[in-house]
Amino acid sequence: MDQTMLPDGQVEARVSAVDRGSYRILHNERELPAELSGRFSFLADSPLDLPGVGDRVSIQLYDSDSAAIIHSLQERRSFLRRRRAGQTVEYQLIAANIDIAFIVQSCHFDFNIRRLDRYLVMAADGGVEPVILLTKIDLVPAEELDRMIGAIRAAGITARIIPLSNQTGAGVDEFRTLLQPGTSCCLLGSSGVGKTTLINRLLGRELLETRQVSATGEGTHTTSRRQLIRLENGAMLIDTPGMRELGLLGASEGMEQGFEDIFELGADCRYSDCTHVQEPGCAVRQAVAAGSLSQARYDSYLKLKKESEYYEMSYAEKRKKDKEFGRFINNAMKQIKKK
Ligand SMILES: Nc1nc2c(ncn2[C@@H]2O[C@H](COP(=O)(O)OP(=O)(O)OP(=O)(O)O)[C@@H](O)[C@H]2O)c(=O)[nH]1
Ligand SMILES: [Mg+2]
Ligand SMILES: [Zn+2]
Repeated sequence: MDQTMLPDGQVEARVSAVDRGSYRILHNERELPAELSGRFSFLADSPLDLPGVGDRVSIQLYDSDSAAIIHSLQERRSFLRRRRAGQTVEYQLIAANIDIAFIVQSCHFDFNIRRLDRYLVMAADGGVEPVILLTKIDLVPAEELDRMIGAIRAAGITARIIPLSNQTGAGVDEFRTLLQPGTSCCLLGSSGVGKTTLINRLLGRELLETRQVSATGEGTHTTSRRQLIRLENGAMLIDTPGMRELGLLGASEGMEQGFEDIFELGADCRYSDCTHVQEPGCAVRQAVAAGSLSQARYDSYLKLKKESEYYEMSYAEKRKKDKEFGRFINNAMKQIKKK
């Protein structure tokens, strides 16, 4: 939304933190508390309608500009979202209007290609460019790091990889070059991989809390909420708590972008609805046989597809159940009304 198009008395701001219905926003480089207008809360009917960290909102200042009311949410340019754990299928917004998602994995006890794939799908789903950060390289021999990078490439993942150490500072400058003024970035990854440590390093001070992890590399969660931090040059960084369980996105669009190569190959399959598993004339399996598509890449595609179908299915089943239940209630109500 153009600033000039905002209703009288309203200005633009950016949400920097959300905590159970109360918000913090950045306006003119100042952070202040804000809450939703009554009309806004009333009209929102899904969690994704509510502002999340990184969202641009129009606000009205009050109390000598020390607090604000949020009147409306501007359209999201991009987003990172995940399925909420639990019975119902709901999406949770992780961050909005993000240019780069830094997918952080530690070389020490955390490295996992499958998980990496999921984060890549999540980024593709929301239209965010992914960059992989491999942290704690000071804790593994160089060959070990090479092996991991090799494994990532062998899985067909082409995203940029930055190996770094918060301990020695290696790779930090390369990371920093991506934080141009005006860009918004988000750090994603398991607990204890060093997301907050990296941000503190950039800030040159301990703004945010970090914690020692156990010898196995497993940490308890230290960062407990998402928070947008403004760097001196104007770049924005969002720290997130480590994700224990990365709910799958169920987003076929995300699958499509995360596996563009396979979707492109699939255009040449004999059947337009080819599942690339057993159909004759499958261009994808032909590519695997010919070696132009790696077996590992193909396997992770199938694995992820299976999972997303499972989620999709349970979603459909749930809908069906809800409908049946609704019908049952309706009929019961009719019976009662007849009497
Ligand atoms: N050796 C080594 N230790 C690191 C590195 N980066 C972070 N650490 C340590 O790892 C521990 C966890 O770091 P955090 O920054 O709190 O991890 P986090 O990803 O923010 O974790 P959550 O907030 O729980 O999601 C801390 O003790 C850091 O000092 C690194 O590159 N090398
Ligand atoms: Mg943290
Ligand atoms: Zn096929």
